[in-house]
Amino acid sequence: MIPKLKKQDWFHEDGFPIVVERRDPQEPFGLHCHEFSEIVIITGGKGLHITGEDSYELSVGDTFVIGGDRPHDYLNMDQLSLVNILFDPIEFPMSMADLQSLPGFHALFTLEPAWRKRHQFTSRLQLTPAELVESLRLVDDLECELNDRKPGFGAMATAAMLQLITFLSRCYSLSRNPKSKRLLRIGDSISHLQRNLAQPISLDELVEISGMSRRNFIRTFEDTMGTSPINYLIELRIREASRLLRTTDRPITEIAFEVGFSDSNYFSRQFRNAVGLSPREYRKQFH
Ligand code: RM4
Ligand code: NI
Repeated sequence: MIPKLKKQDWFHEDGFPIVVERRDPQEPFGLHCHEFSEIVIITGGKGLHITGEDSYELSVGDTFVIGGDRPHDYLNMDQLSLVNILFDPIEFPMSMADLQSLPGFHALFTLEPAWRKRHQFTSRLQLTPAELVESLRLVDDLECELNDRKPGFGAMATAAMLQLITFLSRCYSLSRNPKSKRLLRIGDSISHLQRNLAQPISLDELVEISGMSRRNFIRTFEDTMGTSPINYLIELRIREASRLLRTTDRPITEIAFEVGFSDSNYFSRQFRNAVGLSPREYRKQFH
């Protein structure tokens, strides 16, 4: 059994879902997985990253995300130093603001991890020295807020985390290697979905943005996102609808239209399928 690091052992007892852990150097640790996710920024030295299915050489500036279930470890360390940012993807509002409209965000958090093995880690984010300096400054800000824990630290730390994530995602968007660019194109099609939720979106549009053949796009999308582009769009629409149901008093039909459904009965059916409750029942729970 691979040990699983527990939230209760690594997060503050107040439950705030972000932690910064510096490793300088990274000591031998052993293969493990987490109840949380990790952003890893390599700050110095060399080493081998073991992911349970493969192993990859690490060097300064390499930045990647480890989802909770993915076992990993470091071997052959030669002065390897790194920063871990532990976060709970369920509690952290990753959908905040317009992050989702940044192709690099999807590439960094979803696509690269899913393609790591096939791309042999070649589509990882590699920060330039200047980008590394800026990232570490943002990590410092985040860590200060977390250490001081003054009233309002939650808002400040969340803001710092968003800055860091946005900065890293933008860096990813600048990647020039062909494999990363492929991921960015898929990221672009996902962002297009996010930004145009309410409009009728055709598969052809998405195929065009992705720069792939239709067949290849659909296969690639399903492989990575675990669902077809159309079902993904429905999921997004339902997610946005639930937000509107929770936070506004607008009539259900209006919400259905607002998130891109042209028929409110169809909306209610899809909603019940996904959420297990009718829109009305769902709203009641929050009022
Ligand atoms: C370890 C190692 C692990 C990380 C924990 C928090 O030293 O870096 O990957 O999950 O710290
Ligand atoms: Ni770890």
